[in-house]
Amino acid sequence: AATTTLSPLTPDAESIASSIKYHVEFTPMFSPEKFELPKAFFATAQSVRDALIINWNATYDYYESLNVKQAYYLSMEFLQGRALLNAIGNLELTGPYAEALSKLGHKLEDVACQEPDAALGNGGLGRLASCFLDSLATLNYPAWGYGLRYKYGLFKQLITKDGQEEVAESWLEMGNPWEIVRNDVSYPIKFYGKVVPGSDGKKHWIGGEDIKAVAHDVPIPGYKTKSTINLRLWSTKAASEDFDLYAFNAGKHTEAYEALANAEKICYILYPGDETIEGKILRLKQQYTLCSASLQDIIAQFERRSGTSVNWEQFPEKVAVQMNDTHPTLCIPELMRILMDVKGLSWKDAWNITQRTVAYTNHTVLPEALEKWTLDLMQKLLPRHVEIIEMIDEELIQTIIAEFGTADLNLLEKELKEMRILENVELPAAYADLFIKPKEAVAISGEELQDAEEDEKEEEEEEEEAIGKMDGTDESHIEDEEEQLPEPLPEPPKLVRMANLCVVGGHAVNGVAEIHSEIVKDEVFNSFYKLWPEKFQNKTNGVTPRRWIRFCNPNLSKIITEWLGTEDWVLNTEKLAELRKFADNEDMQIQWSEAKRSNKMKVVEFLKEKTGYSVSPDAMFDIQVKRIHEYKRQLLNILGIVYRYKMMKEMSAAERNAKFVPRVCIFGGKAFATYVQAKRIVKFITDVGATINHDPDIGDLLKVVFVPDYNVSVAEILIPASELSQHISTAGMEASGTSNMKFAMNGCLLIGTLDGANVEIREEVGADNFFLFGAKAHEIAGLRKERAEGKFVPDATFEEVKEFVRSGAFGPYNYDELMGSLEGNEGFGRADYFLVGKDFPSYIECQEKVDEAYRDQRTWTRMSILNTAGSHKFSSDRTIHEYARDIWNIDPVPLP
Ligand code: DL6
Repeated sequence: AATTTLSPLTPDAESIASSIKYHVEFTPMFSPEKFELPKAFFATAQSVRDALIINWNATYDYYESLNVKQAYYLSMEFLQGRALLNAIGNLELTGPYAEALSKLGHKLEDVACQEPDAALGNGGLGRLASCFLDSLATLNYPAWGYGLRYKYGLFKQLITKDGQEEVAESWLEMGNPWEIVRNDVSYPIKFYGKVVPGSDGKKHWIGGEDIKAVAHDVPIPGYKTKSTINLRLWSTKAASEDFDLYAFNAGKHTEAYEALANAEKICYILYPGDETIEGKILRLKQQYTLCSASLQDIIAQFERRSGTSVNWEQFPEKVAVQMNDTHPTLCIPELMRILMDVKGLSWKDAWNITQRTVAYTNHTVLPEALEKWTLDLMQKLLPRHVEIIEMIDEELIQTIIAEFGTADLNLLEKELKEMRILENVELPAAYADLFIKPKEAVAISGEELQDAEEDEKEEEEEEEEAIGKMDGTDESHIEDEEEQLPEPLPEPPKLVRMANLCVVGGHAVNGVAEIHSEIVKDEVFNSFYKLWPEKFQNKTNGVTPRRWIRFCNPNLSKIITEWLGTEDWVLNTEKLAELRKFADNEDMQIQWSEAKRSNKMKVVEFLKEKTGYSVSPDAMFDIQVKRIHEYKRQLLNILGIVYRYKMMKEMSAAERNAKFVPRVCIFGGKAFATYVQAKRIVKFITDVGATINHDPDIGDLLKVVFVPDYNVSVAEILIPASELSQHISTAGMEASGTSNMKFAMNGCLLIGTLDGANVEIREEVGADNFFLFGAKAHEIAGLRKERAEGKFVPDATFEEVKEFVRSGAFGPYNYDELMGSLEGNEGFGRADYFLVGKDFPSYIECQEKVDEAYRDQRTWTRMSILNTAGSHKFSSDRTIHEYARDIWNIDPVPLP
C-alpha cells in the first residue's frame, strides 16, 4: 500500500485512494485481507480526519496567536448525525472521494451509510447546536462548542406490537474515527465535601468526591474555508487511578473498581431518567461537569493567551459564553467560584466579569421544562455553589426592593416571589421585617399586644386541657379525635430556579423566534423584562443550508444552481429569493417535480426496507417528524387521518376516488421513555396504520407509516421527498421549530398554526403558500378558561371520530385514556389542555384545501418553488451573524 497521507492541497482521487489504503493497512481492528464496507468507512473517515486535522491545527494556532475574542457554546446536547458526507462536502472533496472509493470497489453512499449517527441530543435544541457549529466554522468565527461525550446516545427506538421500546444506542462500539482523545487535557471536578474559610481569606472547598474530565476533540470543518473549529466533548474518569488493588486481590472485585465506575457512569447516557434521586444526582453531576471542565479550560486558554500579563478585567473582552438553555446554568456560580476562590478576585469584580461574559438562550415556555433543583440536593453536591447562589439571590432581593419600593407591599411581595432564584426559601432576616405590614405594626402595640398574647395562651391551655381530658379515658375516642385533626400540609420543597439565575447572571437573554421572544418578555420573564428591558433579544433559529439542502438534496441543489447560474446560494441563501422569478417557468417546474419524484422513489424503497409497507410514489407525501409530545399534537394529525378514513369507508369507491387525493402519511419521532401519554400516541398511530394499510377498500388512497428510530440520517432522506409537512402545535407552545425551516428549504408546503417560526416562515413564503389553521396564541388562555367553565361546545365530527376510535376500529387496545385526555374526563385529565378538539374543525377544513391545491400540480409546484425561495432567512448563518453581532461581540477571523 502506498503510504502517502492526504494533503488537502492535493485533492485528487489518486492520492485520496492511497490515503484510504494506508488507513486500511494500519487500522488494527480490521484484517487487511478484505476491504468490506465497515472497514471502508473507517479508513475513509480516517483519511478525511487527516485533512481536517491540518486545518484544525492551523485554525487553533491562528486564533491563539492573534488572541482574538472567542465564543464558547456550552450545550448538554449536540445532535451531529453522520459526519462523513458533511465533512467531504464542506472540503469540496465529494467527487474525488466518490471516485477514489469506486476505484477501490465501493460506492460512496454505501460507505457513508456505515456510519452510526452521533445522537448526543434529544431533538431541536441539540440539532440547533450542531447547525450553529457548521455556521460558525463556515463564517470563520473564532468559536468552540463544549459538550459531553455520552457513551450511549439517544436511545434507539424499536416499534413493536406494543408501541415504542427503547434500546441503548452504543454508537461508540466500533470506535469514533472523528474524535481525538486528549489525555493531555483534563481537569479535576469535585462533588460533595464542605466549604471552609482559609487563612488566605478565600473559601476552600475540601473533601468530597474527586473525579476528572478528559477532553475529546471533534474537528468541525467550515464550508469552502480552511477554518476548522473544535467541538470539545468531556468524558469522566476517576481522579487518580483509583483502582483498589488491595480490594481486588482480596477478592472484592466489584468494590475494587467502584470509584472508576462511579466516575465513568456520569457520561454514560444522555438525559438519565430523573424520577429517582440517583437519576437527579447524576443529571446534576453531568451539568456541573460540563460547566466546570469547560470553564477551567476557557480560563486556561485565556491565561495562556494573555502571556505574562493576565488582566481579569479583560476576560469578557476575550471570552463569550453562551448557555444553551438552562442546562449549563452552573457556569454562573462556577465562574464566580473560580474567579474568587482560585484567582482571588473580589465578589464585586467576579460578578461584574461573570455578567459580562455569559448569556442565556431560552428554548421553551413549558413550565415543566424550566429547570428547578432542590436546594437540599444541590447543597450536598455543590456546597460552595449554593453559598454563591444564596448571595446572588440576596443581591437580587436588594435590587428588587430598590426598584419596586416598599410603598406597595403586595406588589413587592409578588415580584419577589416571581423573580427570586430561591423558591420557598424565607427572606433573609434583614428583609423579613418589611412584610410586617405597617397597619398591623400599629395595631399590635401596648395593651392589644398583651391581650393577643393572653388569648394565645388561653387557646394553648384549652388545647392542652382537651388532650389531658382524653388521656386515660376512652382510647378509641382518642383515635377518632386524632383522625379528625387535619393533616399538616407538607412544607413545599426549597428550590433553585435555574432560569431565574440565568436571567440574573447573564447580560443577554434571547428567545428563538419572534413570537417566542415576545412571550418570553410578556409572560415567562415579564418581571425581569420590566427591570432590565435591555437584556432581552430575539434570535430566530436557523438551519445549515449545507447539510439541509446542498448535501441531503443533490437533485434539488443542482436545479437551484443551474437556474441561479451560481452555487453561491449555499453560502448566501438570500440568493434563493431569486428563484421567485422562475416559479411560473414550465421548464423549471418540470425539473423541480422530477427532482421531487426521484427523492420520493428513494423514500418508497426506504419505507419498504424499514417498515415492510409498500407505498405509491404518486401519492402526496405528507410528513410529521419530531419528538412525540402532546403539545406538538401528533394526535390532531392522526385523528384527522381517522376522520379521512372513516369518510372513505362511508363512501363508494367512485366517490372516495373523486373526493380524496392519495396520501402517504408518514410519522417519525421518539417519545421520552417515561412519558406514558406520548407512548400511547405512538401505539395509536401504528395501530391506525396497521388497519388502514391492510384495508383493501382503501389501497393507495391512504397509507399511514410510522418510521422507527427517527434521527438526523432519517430526516436527510425524508425531508427532500416531502410535499406537505405538519407543524401543528398549540399556538404559543412551540418555541420555534427548526424542521419547519428544513422542509420549506426543500420545497415542501407547510400546514401549521401561527406558532414559533411558522409565523416568520409564512411571512417569507407568502400567506398563499402556507396552509394556516387554528387558534392564535393570544386566544389560548381564554379558550382554556372557557373550557374549564364548561362553555365549550364540542364539534360533532370530532365526537364521532373519538367514538369511532373507541369502537375498536383500530384493534383491541383500550384507547379510553388517550381519548379521555381530549375531554373533560376527570380520570384522565387535562380537559384537552392542548386544544385538539377546538382546532379540529379548522384543521380538517384546511386539509381539504390541501387536497384541492395538490390536484393542480402546476400550482403546487409553483408553491413549492416559492417555499424554497422564501426560506432564505432561515439559514443558521444569518442566526450566527446576529449572535456574533448582538450578544458575543466577535468578528470573523478568516485564516490567511
Ligand atoms: O430552539 C431549538 C428548539 C426549538 O426549535 C423547539 O421549538 C423547542 O421545543 C426546543 N426546545 C427544547 C427545550 N428543551 N429544553 N430544555 O428542546 O428548542
